[in-house]
Amino acid sequence: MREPKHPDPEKQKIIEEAVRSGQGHVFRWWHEMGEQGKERLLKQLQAIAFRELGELYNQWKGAATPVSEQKIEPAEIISIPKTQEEISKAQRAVHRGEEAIRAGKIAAFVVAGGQATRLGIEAPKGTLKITPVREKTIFEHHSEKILALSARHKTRIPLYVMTSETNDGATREFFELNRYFGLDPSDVFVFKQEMMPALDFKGKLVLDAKDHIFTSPNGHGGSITSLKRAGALADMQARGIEYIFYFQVDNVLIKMADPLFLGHHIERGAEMSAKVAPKRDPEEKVGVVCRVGNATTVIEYSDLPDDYKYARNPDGSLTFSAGNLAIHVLSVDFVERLNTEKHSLPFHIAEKIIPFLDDNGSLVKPKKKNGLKFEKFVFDALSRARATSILEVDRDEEFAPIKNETGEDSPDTARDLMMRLSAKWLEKAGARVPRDSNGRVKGMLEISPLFALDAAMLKAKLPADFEVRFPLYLGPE
Ligand code: UD2
Repeated sequence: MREPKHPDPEKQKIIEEAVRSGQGHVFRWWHEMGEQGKERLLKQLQAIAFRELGELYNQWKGAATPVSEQKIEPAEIISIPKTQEEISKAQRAVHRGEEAIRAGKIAAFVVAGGQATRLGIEAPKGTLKITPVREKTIFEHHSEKILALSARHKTRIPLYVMTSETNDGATREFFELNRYFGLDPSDVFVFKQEMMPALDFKGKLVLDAKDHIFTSPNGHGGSITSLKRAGALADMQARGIEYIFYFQVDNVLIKMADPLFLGHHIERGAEMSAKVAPKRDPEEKVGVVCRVGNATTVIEYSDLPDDYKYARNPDGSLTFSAGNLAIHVLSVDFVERLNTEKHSLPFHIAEKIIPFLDDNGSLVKPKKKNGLKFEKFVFDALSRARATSILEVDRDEEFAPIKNETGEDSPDTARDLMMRLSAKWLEKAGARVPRDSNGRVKGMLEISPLFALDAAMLKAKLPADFEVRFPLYLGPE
């Protein structure tokens, strides 16, 4: 293949660097491309860090993930309060957290740049209809929580939404079309994360069009640099925001800007915090929060050696059981510091199915894994924090992730968990909820966050003789 020539010396340099890096095959269709196509390809190539990509490939070829020589220990965890002393401590933390919310120091930050591949939908995950009765979307449900919390504390809680090239336009459109679900548009900041090219098993970039290299979002850990690059961090600083409440779009049980969590973070002087829940069993596919050397860190389930995975305490519980729920608080100053320090978060390498062009230039989606994707994980920032706070919570009250179309962690299981929680609140408020012999609620049930954000708020609103009739919807209207 003839090496392309470009009249613009700067662009010629880009071409030469790609060729020098062993990626000259991306120009395979150069001679039949129009000017626009050539520009598109060059723009992508210009953004590629070829050296870094080469190093990642070599790391994968070297295979063995470096097993830490350091001792792995369970992390120090703030357990669910049981003793009077613990309960008082928790109350103090709630108070502290609420103070910060009232003072306008909190931002909500949702990572929604993922591709929802497992869910099998084309649209952004946040547009999925999820609530059991009114079928409100995930984005609406989250927004209602922010609205309700802001109203309760007479403050503004801005929402930052991280999207990616694949879903940015659709996400913005969805918010606009739905009038930001009642949020003030100036309090919603949507920004894109960076993309990362994939490699095939031979270390080559993959074309998914004659003038386009296949890329995918660079992982939720990309948020650390994207917050800065997109101006979101500066926007927070201008508003006096000090703490970022980080959550994933697919967790519909999220306790928005949980004051208890924020309060512990602030009281400990933590830079980053994480919520955990005991793993269901040693095999459960969640990362575990641990201490390695002097740092708190998350070890992905696939990287945790068996000796640790199956280790048990004298009472039979798992020694390494602090399952990461992907709910964090990050101090704004910490994110700023990470952006000024040299070492960015590491990339993790995953073997995946990558669509590619065959010799005829037609797009093929292989059945088997054929390449490598590179992603950063936000929890890797934990080990860089000077202080952390790890809070144990009740999983049934805070964690309903939607990953798959059906079965485990699907819209059905999420809806079920939402209804269980609503039923629990209703019962705490003194109502009788009809259930079947397995304890399942016998009909459809939905409590809008605009009606009640928690059990106490529901109890305060509900008449003593309230009767549950299905389908039950409790909302502002
Ligand atoms: C993540 C955790 C897992 C567990 C689980 C809880 C990792 C590697 N694993 O699993 O341990 O805590 O969540 O739900 O994180 N996202 C982006 N940009 C990206 C990639 C993802 O914004 O480039 C968002 C995505 O939109 C979603 C969230 O991050 O909101 C989680 O992504 P995922 O579903 O790929 O993570 P998963 O299921 O591997």
